[in-house]
Amino acid sequence: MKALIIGAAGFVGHYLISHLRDACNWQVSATKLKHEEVPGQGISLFDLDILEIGQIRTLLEQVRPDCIFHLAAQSSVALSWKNPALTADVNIKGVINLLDAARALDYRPRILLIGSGEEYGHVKPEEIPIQEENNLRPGNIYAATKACQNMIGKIYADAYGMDIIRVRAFNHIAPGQAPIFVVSDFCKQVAEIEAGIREPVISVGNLSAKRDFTDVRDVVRAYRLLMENGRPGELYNVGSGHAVAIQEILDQILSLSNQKIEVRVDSSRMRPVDVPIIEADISKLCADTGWERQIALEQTIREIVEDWRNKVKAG
Ligand code: A2R
Repeated sequence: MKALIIGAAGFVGHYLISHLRDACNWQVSATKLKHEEVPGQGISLFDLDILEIGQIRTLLEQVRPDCIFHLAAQSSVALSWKNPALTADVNIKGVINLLDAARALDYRPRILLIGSGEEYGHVKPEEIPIQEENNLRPGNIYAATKACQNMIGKIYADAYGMDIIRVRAFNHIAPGQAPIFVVSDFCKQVAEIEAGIREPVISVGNLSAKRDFTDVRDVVRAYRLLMENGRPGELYNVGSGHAVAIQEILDQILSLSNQKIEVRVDSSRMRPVDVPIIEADISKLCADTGWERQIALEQTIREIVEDWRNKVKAG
């Protein structure tokens, strides 16, 4: 299978390249922005700005992929508040550029559009676990642009008969994630405390919120299985199907350290409006692809702590 990954320099791209190239033996082409770095061993690498439709057309004609994983995004919720126009450009105009370029081809590659569990937004307790048909009530600009991306994907699939599968991915974690995300942040703080470069106090936000965490290696396997077995035009939740309280994650991280660490709630880490529980209904994903989680949350957390210990040691 000849795959093209668009936006491969990010967190997910790194793991998706390894999975497709090493575990599946697929022929992988990948794109990055000019200034980004991607280890290019065993893959074909291209510079591509998704806002330049001419670049996408040329690339698709050159590569002629069987399938396209569209990861390129402005994926930070915080930055989406600061720069809503850029977020809308990359996440909405970007997907239109890709779909228009793909539509001009003389064949129909399968395209996977990656959206987010954030699209559901303010979920009501009685709506848990969240099904794909749930109302969308996005609570931030990033979420709204991803909802729009998915709606546009559905319209192109229906109107032009394109082979498009859409995903709403819930929280994914693994070594290598930026410490703006909660699990990576806690693990980094613990590693810094152990190294003596931070006082033995961990700053936390809302510990009662429950979220649906999956190891990113299980997530990219779900993406590949959807590429192989998903139904055209359909939308799939990708998550673990189990919500875990942030408190429980914190307890696990602290239990991995022999330091005595005080937990301090930092009000600046509290979101103005926080949804108490987010848990995906993944029955459609499991039924159509046979996917099931392979990596336990405890193992992922252990690996993230270890990764931060190594990074902190290396300075
Ligand atoms: O923003 P940067 O400099 O980190 O670059 C990101 C890149 N990107 C673009 N690629 C092509 N043309 C653009 N105009 C453009 N703007 C940004 O897409 C980054 O290298 C990549 C997305 O990777 P991450 O931000 O690390 O997202 P992650 O965690 O890999 O998630 C993959 C997908 C995204 O669509 C998320 O919204 C979704 O899964 O959850």
